[in-house]
Amino acid sequence: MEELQKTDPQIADLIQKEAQRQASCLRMIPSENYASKAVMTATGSVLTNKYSEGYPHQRYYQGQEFIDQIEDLALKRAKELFQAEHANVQPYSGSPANMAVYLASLKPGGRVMGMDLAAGGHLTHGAKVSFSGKFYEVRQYGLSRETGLIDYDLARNLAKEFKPGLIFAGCSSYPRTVDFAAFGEIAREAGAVLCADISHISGLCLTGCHPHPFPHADVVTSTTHKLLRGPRGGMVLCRQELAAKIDKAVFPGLQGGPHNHVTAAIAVALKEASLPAYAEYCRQVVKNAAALARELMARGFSLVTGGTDNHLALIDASTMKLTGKVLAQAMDQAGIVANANKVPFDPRPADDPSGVRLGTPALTSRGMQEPEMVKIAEFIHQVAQAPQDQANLRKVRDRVAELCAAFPAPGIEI
Ligand code: DSN
Repeated sequence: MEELQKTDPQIADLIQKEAQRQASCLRMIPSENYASKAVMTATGSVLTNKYSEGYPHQRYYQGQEFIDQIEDLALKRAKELFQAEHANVQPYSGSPANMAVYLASLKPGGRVMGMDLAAGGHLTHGAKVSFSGKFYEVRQYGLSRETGLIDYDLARNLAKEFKPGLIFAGCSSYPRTVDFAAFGEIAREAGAVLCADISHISGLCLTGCHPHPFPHADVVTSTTHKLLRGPRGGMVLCRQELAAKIDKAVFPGLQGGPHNHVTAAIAVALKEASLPAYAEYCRQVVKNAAALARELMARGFSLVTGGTDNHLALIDASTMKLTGKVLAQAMDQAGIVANANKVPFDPRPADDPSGVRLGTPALTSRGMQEPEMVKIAEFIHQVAQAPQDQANLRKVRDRVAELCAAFPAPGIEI
């Protein structure tokens, strides 16, 4: 940081403060994590200086002898780890990765089916406010009112009637297992391409903690910075017969030069994810989420679907006469950072919803286990008892600081 201190002390100071924040609070937004120092070193390297439009060994610029080797390594590792016939690691993040799938599978205005954002889907799966809802004809499936689980019958009937060319399966706030095999059948019956967006659960899929989307899905997309603990980026994995279309959609369809520093950091993250310690980490993420859910429910919290199978849980704060925003803001003041989120069939608006979404990926990266989940459930309970009481929040904040000090954040030196 010395050079940065000299050049731009304001930005250096803000980065230091953010590092301090990440080290001293309980980060429970389920899509966030801690990247290793190795990943951050690659991200902050000279590779940012290089333009490389095209793909390895077929570039439009010279000087690619090392960049080609880096991207080849990232592709080889992605294919091996995800058991994919083809990989593309150039998408700038998850949304551009999904955009590439639209471009590769549908004509403009084509038909797509995805999970409703309000039910736990993603913006790019057909939400009206996103490109996907504006440029394509969309039908959305959702959850069963009785169980809070994905309504596969509804999805099947909708697909039969609507005949989409593309179906998205995958969620950003669904605490249960996604049945990719059922979606595979639904897509085949409708004659649609199935894209499994595993951004939230990629690590779980590749370590056997969640069923794998292949061979049911034709295409798989993922971000690289959530459970995978890589840099902010995206990837598309697919069957060989879709490879050329996907590659053309990413470049030149949507993007120019790949971010080589990110490609290298993705390669590093994939190497880390191939180690036995990573499988152990993913298993602990799931055990921690289960323990947290159990402890929260034991203290009177109502959780959507009554628990979790994966890395996240969704509190319905309305049963405690709170809104999600009030609870999430009070938790933040107490050093527990999560996000307010819609619950299924939420009568409240997205910017002031009824739920709070919590996850265990970042806590688990710090080495926290079940005993710490018990403490964290206690902290959240104490916050919910008196969310406006500053003295109460300060008391919890002190206990959070103690816990964080005992479990240093990986990759961060203060
Ligand atoms: N923003 C990501 C999440 O938090 O789930 C999804 O794009």
